[in-house]
Amino acid sequence: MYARNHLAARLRAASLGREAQLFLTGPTLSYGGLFAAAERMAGALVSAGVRPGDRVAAQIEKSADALALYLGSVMAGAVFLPLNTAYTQAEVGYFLGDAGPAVFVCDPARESMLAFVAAGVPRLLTLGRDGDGTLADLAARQPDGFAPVACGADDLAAMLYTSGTTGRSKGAMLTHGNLASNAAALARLWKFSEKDRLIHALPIFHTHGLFVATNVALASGCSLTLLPGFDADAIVALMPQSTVLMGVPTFYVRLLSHPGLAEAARSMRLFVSGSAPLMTETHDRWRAVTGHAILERYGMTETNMNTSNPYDGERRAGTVGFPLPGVDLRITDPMTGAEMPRGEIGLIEVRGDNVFKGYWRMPEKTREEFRTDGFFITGDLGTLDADGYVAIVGRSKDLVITGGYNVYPKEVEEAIDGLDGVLESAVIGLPHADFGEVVVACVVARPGAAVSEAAIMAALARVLARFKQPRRIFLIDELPRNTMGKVQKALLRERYCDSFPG
Ligand code: MLC
Ligand code: AMP
Repeated sequence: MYARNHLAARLRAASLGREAQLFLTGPTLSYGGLFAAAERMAGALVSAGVRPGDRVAAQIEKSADALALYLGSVMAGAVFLPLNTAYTQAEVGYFLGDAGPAVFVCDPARESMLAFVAAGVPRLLTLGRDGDGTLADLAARQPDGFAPVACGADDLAAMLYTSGTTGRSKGAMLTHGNLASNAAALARLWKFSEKDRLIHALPIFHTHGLFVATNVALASGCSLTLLPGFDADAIVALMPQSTVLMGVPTFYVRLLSHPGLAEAARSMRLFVSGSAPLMTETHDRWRAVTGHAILERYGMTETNMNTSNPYDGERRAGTVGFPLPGVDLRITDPMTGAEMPRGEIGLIEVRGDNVFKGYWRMPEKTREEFRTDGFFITGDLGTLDADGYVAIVGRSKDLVITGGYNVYPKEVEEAIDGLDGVLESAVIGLPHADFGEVVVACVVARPGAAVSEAAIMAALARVLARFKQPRRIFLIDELPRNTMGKVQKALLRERYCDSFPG
């Protein structure tokens, strides 16, 4: 029955007949139990009106039920659309309006607040962390044995929004084949087996936590310990009975301050980092304290994972390793598109089964970001060294990555520029020991207007998720511009670079 559904079949096969388990802060669940719950979720979605190809949007807390909803949506032939739990009502409203889901699932505690922006969605259901909510009730009434809807490798399985330089978020359409092939490639490369136990402390609404961590665990049949979020004490306590941790660089920076790390990490097999640059200093300190070299890999919402440092062989700090099997990668001249000689900096372009199908209802934007020979232009700048290691050296896109979350300055600038008394603004990222980078804004007030940092912050809190809100606002007389009138953000970054010491 499962064979008809490309992704579900591949995720379920490895865990069948194995001891794999999902360890939760509460009860333990076998993978058999997880898939039975997913079958009931699929039945509930279908009974709520979901048809193949429909979007199922969800802004819910991390739990086994949330994973069952993801798998159930895949089994129902729907397109799963997870949303960051930090998104405000206004942000959720945009995604629902753009994606037009058949069902929106939210936390019971947020139902009354979100009902207004979900008014255009045919069905609003709720799912709480403790197995409560209207979707949980509907699922409990479904029989086991839902027959997964037939889906091929090219059918959509998920859609994840990623913001853009224009300030407008785009839905990246990911197929069953994209997700299944990437999970299989990573599980093989990183030598995952049913003997592994992965510590899962990442959120499950982005590529890293949902597809890299969860899909790799399912595709290899390993056990998974699901933590609600990052918690250094809990992670260190779990290490002696675990084998692998996946995290963003902030995880590793924070864990290095934990007195129990060295002892606890000894029996671990693998530490994986990604989503943001891992500083060489963090890599070196981690190796000195734990004896393990962190394995850094590179990916994107649109492409899943592109490259990885080797499992066996040198894990080179400051690089993201080699292209994954099945991924073509080249470095091109940003002006001409011609391939660059080895060692020179250019745009990173990728092609392979991992690369998404395009942006939802944005054919123009999709065409712009693909070459005619199928390569996707990532917007990251990098080099390929003589040994074939890829290093990311910058970005051609104006983007801040804070604690592994992407913030496009344009979106924040538009929110600030719309406030009373503001003439213009420039949003930049500044170095920060914990988050890698943090968002700050330089704001110019209209002549005579009384604008304060506190008033701007209060206004932004109503429309932007907390991680997008500037940590500081610098009120300045004018923005530095070049002769073409373009704001010189590099000068602003230089001026304020020491704002967050140590
Ligand atoms: C939380 N805050 C952040 C933040 N996370 N601010 C900026 N950047 C972030 N990433 C806010 C909180 O709301 C809080 O605000 C304050 O900062 C301090 O919170 P905290 O308790 O220190 O944060 P914490 O809950 O511990 O979260 C930090 C974190 C988390 C790093 C653990 O952000 C996280 O899990 N990040 C992972 C993101 C991720 O999964 N990215 C993958 C994208 S996929 P206040 O006001 O209360 O002080 C991708 C592709 C790929 O990129 O290659 O993987
Ligand atoms: P997202 O849009 O959230 O999927 O973020 C993808 C972006 O994160 C990439 O385009 C890179 O800029 C960045 N990224 C992911 N992994 C790494 C890494 N290991 N090192 C540096 N940047 C990374």
